Amino acid sequence: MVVSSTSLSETGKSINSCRAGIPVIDLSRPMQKALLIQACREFGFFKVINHGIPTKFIEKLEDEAVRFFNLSQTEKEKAGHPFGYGNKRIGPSGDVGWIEYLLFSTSQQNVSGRCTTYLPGSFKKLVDAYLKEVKMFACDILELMAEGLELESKDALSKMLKNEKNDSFFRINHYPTCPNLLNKAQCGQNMIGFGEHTDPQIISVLRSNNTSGLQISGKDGSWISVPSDSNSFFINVGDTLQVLTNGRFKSVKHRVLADSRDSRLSMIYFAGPPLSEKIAAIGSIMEDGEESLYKEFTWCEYKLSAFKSKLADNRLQMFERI
Ligand code: GA4
Repeated sequence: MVVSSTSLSETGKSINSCRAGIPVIDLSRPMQKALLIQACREFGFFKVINHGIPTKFIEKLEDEAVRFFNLSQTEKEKAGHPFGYGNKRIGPSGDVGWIEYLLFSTSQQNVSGRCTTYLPGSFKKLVDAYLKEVKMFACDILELMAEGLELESKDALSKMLKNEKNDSFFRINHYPTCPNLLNKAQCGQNMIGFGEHTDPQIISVLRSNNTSGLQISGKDGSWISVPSDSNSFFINVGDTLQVLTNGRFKSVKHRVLADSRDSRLSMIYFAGPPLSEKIAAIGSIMEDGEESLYKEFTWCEYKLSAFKSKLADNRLQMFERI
């Protein structure tokens, strides 16, 4: 099912569930808080337009990334593994996809995960500049969320990211064209670029070129294709935000399908809290008598178990209160 991008109604009160597309938040317009909250509750996913980060600048980074992925295999592998360059293998538990990628920790502390040392200077500079912009943008989105949820302070969520010990990741994914796919498509099969999963962090900020492939899981479990739009950002609610909102916001299951004709390039910033942060439902949003759905844990505990899991696992299940 292909769903086109359409805005929700300005009041945010009614989504026509049959005709509704991906929720769109327009940062140049007022009154977007209610739409954003509704999108997080119903989809765990939305698109942001008029975000203010110049497209030209993002395209420069994209060009550097394309240049990197065009290098020989030997050259690319100099960027290291498991952080740095990866090809087909995703995570530590045997998951594979039709993909190659660069994966970095954005934190200064995590030297082993940073691994940008093998990248050309111009590429490194653009990555750093992009991370600065995208982090500020993620903070703005988290502040809109906090206002929409009427939390006690605007920075109740963004302060985790503003903390210099925030444990965030950056990933550049390249999904090469998949020539085999023509035969598979004839048999009605999909080729998986990145298998279905939820993101462990607070939110993820995704930007891609104009090749589609991303799908999110709808309420009824069907896959909804997200039309690509290189001028916009897409935001995923992650597992951590689902816990912080005691299940009000949904950590969205998503996957990426490979394409037989066009390659896809996406860049994702995974906004994570500091390792020592206690993750539990925020007190001020709880209604009288409302019980917490999850046992309290630190981001470090969650991350350790998440990074041992299989991609498609429900990572929050083991933290649910029975
Ligand atoms: C999914 C979201 C991010 O891409 C990521 C992924 C990580 C990895 O690629 O190493 C994980 C995956 C992601 C969740 C479960 C574990 C860890 C692969 C995997 C099988 C960087 C992240 O933070 O979690």
